[in-house]
Amino acid sequence: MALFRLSAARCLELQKFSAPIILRPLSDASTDLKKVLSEKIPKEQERIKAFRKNYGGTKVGEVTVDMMYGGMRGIKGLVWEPSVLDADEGIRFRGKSIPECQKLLPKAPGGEEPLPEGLFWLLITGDVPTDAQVKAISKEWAARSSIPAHVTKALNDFPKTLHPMTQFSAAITILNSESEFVKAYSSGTKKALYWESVYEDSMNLIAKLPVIAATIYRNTYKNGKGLGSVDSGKDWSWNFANMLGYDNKEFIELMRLYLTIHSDHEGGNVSAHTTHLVGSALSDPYLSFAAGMNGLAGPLHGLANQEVLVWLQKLRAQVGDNPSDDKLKEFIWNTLKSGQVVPGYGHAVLRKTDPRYTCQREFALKHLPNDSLFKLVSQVYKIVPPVLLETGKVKNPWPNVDAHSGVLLQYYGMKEMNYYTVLFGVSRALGVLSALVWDRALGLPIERPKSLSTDLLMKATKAA
Ligand code: CMX
Repeated sequence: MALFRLSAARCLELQKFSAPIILRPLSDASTDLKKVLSEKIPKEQERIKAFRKNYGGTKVGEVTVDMMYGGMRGIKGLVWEPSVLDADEGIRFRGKSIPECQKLLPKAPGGEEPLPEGLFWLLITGDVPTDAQVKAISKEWAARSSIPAHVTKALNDFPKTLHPMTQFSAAITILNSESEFVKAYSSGTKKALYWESVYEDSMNLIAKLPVIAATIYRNTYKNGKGLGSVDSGKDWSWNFANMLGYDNKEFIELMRLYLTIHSDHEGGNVSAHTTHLVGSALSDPYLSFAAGMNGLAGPLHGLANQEVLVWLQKLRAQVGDNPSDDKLKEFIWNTLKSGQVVPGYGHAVLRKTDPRYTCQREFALKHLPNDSLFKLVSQVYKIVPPVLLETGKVKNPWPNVDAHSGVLLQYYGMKEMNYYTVLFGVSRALGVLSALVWDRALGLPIERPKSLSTDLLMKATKAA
């Protein structure tokens, strides 16, 4: 059934509500992100108000019984501004593909990969930022980066055996002692102004995440020693890499790419949807994002980047570095027969190779073409898809983002695979917190979809 069947006149009318991006001459663009947003938000509120007035009753989809039992796949039930995912083409950040972002977004001096600060500006405003705007964000995040003593103490007290994602989520949760939104809410701030303190919390949280994440890394794997400090003249990724203890220029470039591409994947994935859902109860950004991180820590979502390396190590141990295609195929079938998934492959929405995989592969081809693990990952890319197709049930046999990130990190010496999901989490903040600011700017209500029991659903289908 065609959705949105509209007359030509209605289409023309609808055009009034599109084209939100206003191109300004680059020279007079403000470097004050909050000011830029405070100009955009009222216009966007008006545009959406008018759109809802005219089209509020228009149907955009159907819900089937299978969708309800099947993880709500394909149900259009959320508005998410920063990015949209196409099943074949992959992610577009505010309409821009990953290669377009790599081309258009500002780079560090001498660098080739986009700075995540620029991607954040794009995600939250819809505009490609200037160099000056990106520099202003780097400076602002450096200035907001210090973490309170109780968070440092908690991190230092955690047992080293506690999974890094658990440490990460717990530290973010207790960082809510600093929430500006909590203060604003309890002092009776008007709903229309909630976005301002959510913005402050989001900027503070993003700024502090590298310090938290690097502290976890140094504590868990390096005896708590050697945590570098933030340099206000450097970018977010440089500072993060430096605090982790990596000064290799290529690794810093990898971090810039990594933190850019893991940021957002529209609104329905577990970490994004959870952050949005918890935020809808007006839980502050720290609590909302920590909830999202608990979802990212699941093996079917972000933890898959750790699982891929665990799986590759098992594979190497069993079949060596240069297995024949047949040996590799046998190993993959054994994984499947033992009831496990092949980590890093498949996706709930994508139906082609994830462009986030492709750009990491291109990075590897440029910087580490002869690495033995990269060669193995490339061979796996050739063998896994036909095997998964042969099962007859996997809807997408192609690799996702997690199939390639670990090999790059290993190459530069970051071998602690249990840590990898934390890197994903630091990046994910950029997308989900951009969306959270807009959730409050648009005054979205508490989320509360309707559920039915099986008995009621059976009755409803008989009546239909
Ligand atoms: N290996 C083995 N089986 C797989 C598979 C894989 N990589 N991908 C899907 N399947 C199976 C499913 O488990 C399901 O089996 P059952 O019917 O027996 O339950 C069947 O194929 C159909 O699943 P699907 O519709 O193709 O996939 P879903 O939308 O249900 O799940 C995902 C998507 C990502 C959870 C799944 O592909 C998977 O488990 N992949 C491996 C884990 C992974 O890489 N996750 C990371 C995703 C990206 C991210 O969020 O970071």
